[in-house]
Amino acid sequence: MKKIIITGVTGQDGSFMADFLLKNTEHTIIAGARRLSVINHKNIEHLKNNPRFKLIDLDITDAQNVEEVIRTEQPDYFINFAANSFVGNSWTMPVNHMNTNCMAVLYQLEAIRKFAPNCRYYNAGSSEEFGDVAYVPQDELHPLRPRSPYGASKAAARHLVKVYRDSYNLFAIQGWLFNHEGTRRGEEFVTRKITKAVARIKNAIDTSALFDVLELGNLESKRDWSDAEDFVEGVWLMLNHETPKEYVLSSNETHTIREFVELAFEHAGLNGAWKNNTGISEDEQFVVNDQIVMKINPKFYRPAEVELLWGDSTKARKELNWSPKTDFQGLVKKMIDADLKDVILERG
Ligand code: NDP
Ligand code: GDR
Repeated sequence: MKKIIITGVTGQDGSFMADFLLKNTEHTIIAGARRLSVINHKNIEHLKNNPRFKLIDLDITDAQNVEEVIRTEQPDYFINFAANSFVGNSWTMPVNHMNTNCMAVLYQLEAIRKFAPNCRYYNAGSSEEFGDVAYVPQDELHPLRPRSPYGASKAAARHLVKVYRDSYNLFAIQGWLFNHEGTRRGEEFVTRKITKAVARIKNAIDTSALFDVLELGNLESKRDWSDAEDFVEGVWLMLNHETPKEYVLSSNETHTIREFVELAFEHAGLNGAWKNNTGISEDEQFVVNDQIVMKINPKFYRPAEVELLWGDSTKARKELNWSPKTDFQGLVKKMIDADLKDVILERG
C-alpha cells in the first residue's frame, strides 16, 4: 500500500484521479486542498468518509507548507494537478500564473530532492505549451511556442522538471495533456459554459420562462477535446512506466467551438441555425425557433489566441497501451445529459 499526494484535489482532474485510484488501487490518497473562505468541496464530498482518503491543508505557493508535507508524509507518488488553470485570465494575472504554475513546481521538486528522492513526480503539462503551432498534429517532438502567460508558465515548469530529472535522477515527468472536460469542469471553460447554458435554455424554453443568452468569444478556434476520466488513467500509466518518459494524451481529433455549440444544442433537442445579418463575425448568432440563444461578446476574445490544437498520442497508445474510451460526440452528450439533470434540480 503506497502513499499518493494529489494537489488540486477539489478541481476536475484531482477529484477524478482520487476516484480512479481509490477504485483501482489499494493506495492511500493524501489529498491537498488550500483553505478558502468558502469551502468548495463539491467534487470530493463523496470521498470524505473513505479511510484511504486523507484531506490536508496544502497551498502549493507556500514553500514551507509544501516542504513540511513532503518531509512528513514521505509520499511514493506526488501528482501536481493544482494550478491556475484558466488561460483566459493569465493576461490579467500573469504573476499569479507564474507563481502557481511554475514557482510552485520548483518548491515541490526541491522538497522531493531533499526529503523523498524515490517519490515519482507528475506535473500537469498542457498542449497550451505548443501554442502557436508549427505543425499538425502535435506530438512529443513539437517545439514549445506558448501564446499566453499560462502557456509560458507551464513551458517554464517543463524545463525545471527536466532539469531535476536529469540532474538528480528523479522520476519526474510532465505529460502534454490536450483539453479534457467532463461533468466536473469549471464553468468558465468554454465546453462547460456551453453545456450549462444550453441546459438552462432548454429548461426555460420547455417551461416558457425567460433565459440569459449564451455569450461566447472566438468560435473558430479548434481544440482536441477528450474526457477527463480517460486522462487520469493515462497519467497513472505514465507514472508507472519503467522509465520516466513524457507523453502526449489526446483524442487525435480537432473540432471548432462552433461545432461544440451546434452539437450541444442538438443533443438537448433544440434545432437551431446560424444567423448573421451583416457578415461581420461579431454579429454571428445561433437561433432556435426565431429566438436568439447565443451571440458573440468580444470581451471573451483573447489578446493572443491559440487557433489550432490537434494532438497525436500515438506514442502513449503504443507504449502505455492507453486509449480514450469516450469520443467527442460521447463527451458532449455526457456533459449535456448531466447538466440537463442539474438544471432541473437547481430549479427545484
Ligand atoms: P481545475 O481548475 O479544475 O483545478 C485546479 C485545482 O488547483 C483546484 O483544485 C484549485 O483549488 C487548485 N489550486 C489553485 N491554486 C492553488 C494553490 N495555490 N494551492 C493549492 N491548490 C490550488 O483544473 P483541472 O483539474 O482541469 O486541471 C488540472 C491540471 O491540469 C492543471 O494544472 C491544469 O493547468 C492542467 N491541464 C488541464 C487541462 C484540461 O483540459 N483540464 C489540459 C492540460 C493541462 P481551488 O478549488 O481551491 O480553487
Ligand atoms: P483553453 O480552454 O484555453 O483551451 O485551456 P477554454 O475552454 O477556456 O478555451 C477554449 C477555446 O474556446 C474559446 N472561447 C472561449 N473560451 C472561454 N473560456 N469562454 C468563452 O466564452 C469562449 N468563447 C470562445 C477560447 O478563445 C479558446 O480558443 C484549457 C484549460 O483547461 C487549460 O488549463 C489547459 O492547459 C488547456 O485547456 C489545454
